[in-house]
Amino acid sequence: VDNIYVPEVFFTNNCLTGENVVKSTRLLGDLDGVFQDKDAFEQMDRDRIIYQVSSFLPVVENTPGGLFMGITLLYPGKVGQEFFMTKGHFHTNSNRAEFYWGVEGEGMLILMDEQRNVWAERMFPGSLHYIPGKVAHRVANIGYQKLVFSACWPSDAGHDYATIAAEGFARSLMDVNGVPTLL
Ligand code: M6P
Ligand code: ZN
Repeated sequence: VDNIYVPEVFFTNNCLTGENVVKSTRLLGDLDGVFQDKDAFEQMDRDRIIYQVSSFLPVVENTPGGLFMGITLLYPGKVGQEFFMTKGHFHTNSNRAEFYWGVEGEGMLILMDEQRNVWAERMFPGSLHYIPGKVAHRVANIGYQKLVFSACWPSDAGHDYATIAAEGFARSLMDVNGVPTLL
């Protein structure tokens, strides 16, 4: 996939080489089990691109004290009434925190603590979000245009997808008569 969004800022510093920028693409098929409406999911093209991430990894994964930075492009759309969203994760090193910030478009950052309390924060260009440790995080695009957000997290945080794959988030962000609503 060549059309991945990589902002100019990634290439303005001469410490960046092509090798420490890692690009990944998530297709709808990679999000099997994530959305509530299974019938709607089955009727859609599993090869549709839902989001793409460019990550700048200046140190080796798990290095204590380092930082990673990523930029995610999340396309607009819904599965049934549920907005396209990222997989979401806790951190493997569970107390590690993260910053997210909105760059372009309209989104919702959906957060869930270990007691499965769920809440959300609106994302927009310039919005800044501190995600404490032990809080799972996922982003939904609630607009009609692409959503771009950036992130900065510790290089020894790690991604724990298994907990979300097994238990999901306790609430889903649905379009209820045009209003994004956590149900
Ligand atoms: C942000 C960061 C990345 C993450 C990406 C996509 O850029 O949190 O670490 O990989 O969002 O989110 P997910 O991994 O949950 O699909
Ligand atoms: Zn994270």
